[in-house]
Amino acid sequence: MVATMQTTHYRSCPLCEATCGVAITVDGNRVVSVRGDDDDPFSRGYICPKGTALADLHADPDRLKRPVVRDGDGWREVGWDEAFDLVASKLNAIRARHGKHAIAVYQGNPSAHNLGLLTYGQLLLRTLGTKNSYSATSLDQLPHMLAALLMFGNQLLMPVPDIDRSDLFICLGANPLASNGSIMTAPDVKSRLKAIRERGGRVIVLDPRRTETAEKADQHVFIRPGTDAALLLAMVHVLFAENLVKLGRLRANGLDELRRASTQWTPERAAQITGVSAADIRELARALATTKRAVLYGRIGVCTQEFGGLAAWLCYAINALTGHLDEVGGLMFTTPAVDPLPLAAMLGFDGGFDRYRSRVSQKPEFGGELPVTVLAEEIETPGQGQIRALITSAGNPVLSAPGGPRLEKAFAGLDFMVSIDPYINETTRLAHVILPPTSPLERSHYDAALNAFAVRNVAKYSPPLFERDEHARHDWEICLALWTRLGTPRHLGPGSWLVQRLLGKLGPEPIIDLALRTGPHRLSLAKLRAAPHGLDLGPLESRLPKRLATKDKALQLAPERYLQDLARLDLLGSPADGLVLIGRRHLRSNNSWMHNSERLVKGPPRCTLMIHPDDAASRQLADGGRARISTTTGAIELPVEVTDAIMPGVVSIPHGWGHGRRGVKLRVASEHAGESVNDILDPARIDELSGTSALTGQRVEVRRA
Ligand SMILES: Nc1nc2c(c(=O)[nH]1)N[C@H]1C(S)=C(S)[C@@H](COP(=O)(O)OP(=O)(O)OC[C@H]3O[C@@H](n4cnc5c(=O)[nH]c(N)nc54)[C@H](O)[C@@H]3O)O[C@H]1N2
Ligand SMILES: Nc1nc2c(c(=O)[nH]1)N[C@H]1C(S)=C(S)[C@@H](COP(=O)(O)OP(=O)(O)OC[C@H]3O[C@@H](n4cnc5c(=O)[nH]c(N)nc54)[C@H](O)[C@@H]3O)O[C@H]1N2
Ligand code: SF4
Ligand SMILES: [Mo]
Repeated sequence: MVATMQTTHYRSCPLCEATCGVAITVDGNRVVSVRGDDDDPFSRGYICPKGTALADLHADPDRLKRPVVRDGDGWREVGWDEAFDLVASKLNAIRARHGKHAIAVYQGNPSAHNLGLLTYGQLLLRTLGTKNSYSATSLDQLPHMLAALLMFGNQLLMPVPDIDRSDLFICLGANPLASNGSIMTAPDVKSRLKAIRERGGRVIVLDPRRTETAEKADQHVFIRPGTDAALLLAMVHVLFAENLVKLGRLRANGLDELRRASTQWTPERAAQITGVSAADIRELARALATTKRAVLYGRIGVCTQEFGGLAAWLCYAINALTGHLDEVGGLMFTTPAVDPLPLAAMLGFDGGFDRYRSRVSQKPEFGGELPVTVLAEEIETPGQGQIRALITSAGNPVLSAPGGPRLEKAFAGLDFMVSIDPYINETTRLAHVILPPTSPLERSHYDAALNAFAVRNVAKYSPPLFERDEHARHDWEICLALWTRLGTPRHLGPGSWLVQRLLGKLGPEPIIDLALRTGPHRLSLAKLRAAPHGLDLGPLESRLPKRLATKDKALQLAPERYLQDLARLDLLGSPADGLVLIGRRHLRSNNSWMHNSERLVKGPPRCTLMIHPDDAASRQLADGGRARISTTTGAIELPVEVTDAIMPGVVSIPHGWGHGRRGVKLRVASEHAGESVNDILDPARIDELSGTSALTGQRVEVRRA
């Protein structure tokens, strides 16, 4: 046997919101194994298969190590300074000629899992002064953020379920057993849900599919996609009609308005629309109101639909009406070691809604961003303010945003495009320059964003595991290099060049150290370094009214925006014949980007069409056969999976596939290419209130291929 020098190191997994502790055993520069860290007080040894694949990401031969510049049909490696200078000269020239709004930015999901992008990335990308700022937010949690802003006064004040102390967990439009939880950082949700049942509590799932989470619940109820707002309004109706409203100690405005808004929404009316029986609707409202520690948790299924704004608002409002907002076992606000509110303000992430609108189709701004639904038209439409250049950072909008083919065509026509990304994928292959950052194992990490949504207050610092190669650059270094070449942000004032020089020497650690020291737990990086498994800072605590950022320190139960939007809901009737489409997530996947790990993609194809046996039979579709799925936007063909786990009238396709596009340099992913559901989703279908894309509930035609 060969003698080896193996050592084990403790870190956080940065791949999803669960923030599991991992124990990584290495031999020199090689990862020997990645296991769950039994001594992490929060994740207690749990990890999912993606955590293990951290090793694959690090060793992936397709991961870029140096900047590349497009050269005809191929790519040419260049030095960092050459790449930075090239990007800056192109962007500066475009800005000088066409103005600052001609440069667009798209920030993707891993931005929230990357300390460098959370700090320096925001400094660069939020201070360019462009109205054309985009992110995955409008494909995701925008309705929750809007509700937080309008009801609690700050877009980051999104409350989380106190799952460990709840005795009734109603789960609407979320599948945490596949997603590992979202706006609910809770490693090993499966055990946490099991614990609810073991202490005599109940778990109820409302979902158009009997999901992995539903399989482990006490009760699963099918709900028609896109109808949650009707269900929730009928629950509000029942609460008022049966005298079950109890706000407790919270001072709130809008109670009467909310009552009036719900008068016409009887459970019988909502039953016609939602497919949930009137008896079940009453039962849900009563159970929530009469269980001392209970919570209604709604996530992406309620956000990314045509009534996402209303549904997200009503989820929060119902928790408040039943006395579960800011109470133990209910929906609570966290006390993270790094308070994200001052940090976000410092980095230029100000709240605000509809302060301006998009140039072409007048869609509302949120937090300084426009919804992705308008990105293609803002590139295509000539005139003052037309987008000429694009910076993408940690995002893959060609696969993740509806209307992918239109977006890729638009990107290909840009004067200049640069991507900060480790891979040549469906989006970045269209860039002129790609700037690849270090791997997660080569950089330090602190979950400044996700800890703010954790079901316990926790803190953990991960130093870099491997020293970075001298030719590699961290995301923060890339952002800083561009920032210094693209000019200084105005909001930091006249001394901002000094700030830049100073920041250049620092890196993200001192920023986090300062935030920890001034945070509510008075921690420091030194204290966290001394606790490699992480610190448990205790259960969530009631934080209202102090934490409210509303002007009068009262809860806003019925903001005017929502009351106006209810007119749209009034038009919703019984469903038409035909099929509507929903998505789904799989434990061994991560949006569009971890399909280059063999261990994650092996096995039967996962990019399939799920369809109910009755709907399959009426279309002569057999399990394992092929179906053609089409909309007015496009058509794709997929293998068929016939299952009664899906509601009749509903079909399901996962997102993030479609790696067969020309020029993609992902060897493993291309062999498991699948098709992109966003090739057929219509980008024009949105939640009119918030601008969020409707990723669920769109009508599709299905026939035998
Ligand atoms: N139909 C449909 N579409 C959806 C969804 C859905 O449910 N259905 N879900 C939506 C949701 S919730 C989201 S969040 C979006 C996600 O959409 P996006 O954020 O646009 O895309 P991701 O698939 O997360 O791609 C992440 C990109 O970041 C790169 N990357 C990974 N790590 C790093 C890093 O550390 N630094 C840098 N610079 N780059 C990195 C990867 O190579 C990849 O290119 O998709 C949305 N799209
Ligand atoms: N394994 C894995 N984990 C992930 C990701 C991933 O791609 N793969 N992505 C990460 C990201 S970016 C996010 S945002 C989170 C999302 O985390 P979750 O919100 O838990 O996302 P999903 O697993 O897609 O669950 C959404 C559920 O909503 C249901 N649904 C669809 N339409 C409707 C509807 O109209 N009404 C109701 N009530 N339900 C509906 C779907 O059937 C699905 O079961 O997951 C994160 N974690
Ligand atoms: S659940 Fe999320 S954080 Fe935990 S190991 Fe898996 S990907 Fe990493
Ligand atoms: Mo997301």
